[in-house]
Amino acid sequence: MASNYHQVPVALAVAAVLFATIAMGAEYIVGDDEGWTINFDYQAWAKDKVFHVGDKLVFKYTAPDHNVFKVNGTAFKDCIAPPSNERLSSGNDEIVLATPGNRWYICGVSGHCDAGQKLAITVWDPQTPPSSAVRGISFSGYQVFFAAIAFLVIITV
Ligand SMILES: [Cu+2]
Repeated sequence: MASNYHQVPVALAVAAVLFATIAMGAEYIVGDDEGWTINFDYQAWAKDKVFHVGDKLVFKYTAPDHNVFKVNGTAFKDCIAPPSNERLSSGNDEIVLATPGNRWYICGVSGHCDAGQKLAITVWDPQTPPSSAVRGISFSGYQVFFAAIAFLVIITV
């Protein structure tokens, strides 16, 4: 159908946007305007957010008043900081979420973790919202990407 050929650029544009969305990821300033500090509810901050592989966390604070340690679930619960050579301390620490799973971060300054300076999040596969994971249906970003292209090719030709 020659009359439908004009749809091809549209299909490619949609595919490009899909691909860019998958590849780029989102950036989250931990604590937003408050930044990384004590007496802030980071679980409430994270609650309405869905973190994906490729997204970036930015911990902003005045160094050396605070710092950032990536820890495991036990160290998170008990506020135990790892050895200081694992410390991030620039005051503008960027962490790219490279793999799916749970992540825990705390401040290692004495008393700060106990004062609420701790963040626990779950990182999902690209474009896999928790709702579909709960239902047991899981698509990778590339599966969605190629399915979208296949769909667009079908409706275009
Ligand atoms: Cu601190």
